[in-house]
Amino acid sequence: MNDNILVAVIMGSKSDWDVMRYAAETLTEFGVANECRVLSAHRTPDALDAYMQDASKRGCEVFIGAAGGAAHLAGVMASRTIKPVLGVPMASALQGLDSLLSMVQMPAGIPVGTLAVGKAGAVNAALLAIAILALTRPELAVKLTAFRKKQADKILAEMLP
Ligand code: RP5
Repeated sequence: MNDNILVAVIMGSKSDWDVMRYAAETLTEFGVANECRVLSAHRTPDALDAYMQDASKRGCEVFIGAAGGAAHLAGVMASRTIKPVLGVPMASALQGLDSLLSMVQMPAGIPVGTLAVGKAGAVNAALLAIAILALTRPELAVKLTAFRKKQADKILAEMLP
């Protein structure tokens, strides 16, 4: 376990890792200290609670929660911290629609910033976490600006057959 992290990526099952690795990879590409854990709102509630407290003590500033189906993980995480919690709905037996609705329909008072279902959501959760961190870290703002320019240049260079 790392002493200091800025972003924690929690997923409800190891089966979510194939998608959530894109969040971890994006954070690492930007040099943002992160750690990934499998913890479940339903199956390991006490361990999740303990992790939320421990990660905050180790400096975690943004939490990402990914789950599928009855996807309560990010909401429960948000209930345990006042730090920003971003949610990534995983594809499911119902194509992720159940995950999305479970995650996005939070009661007023406990927000979860919910991203897209699947890989796009995983990447964007990381980029949004970086944007939040960049508010007080100019070096990350520079990296984000360079990322956007590179992305735009790639699109503008596209050639059709
Ligand atoms: C959720 O149930 C997990 O986040 C995962 O997306 C889904 C299925 O979990 P497994 O049955 O693969 O462990 O809690």
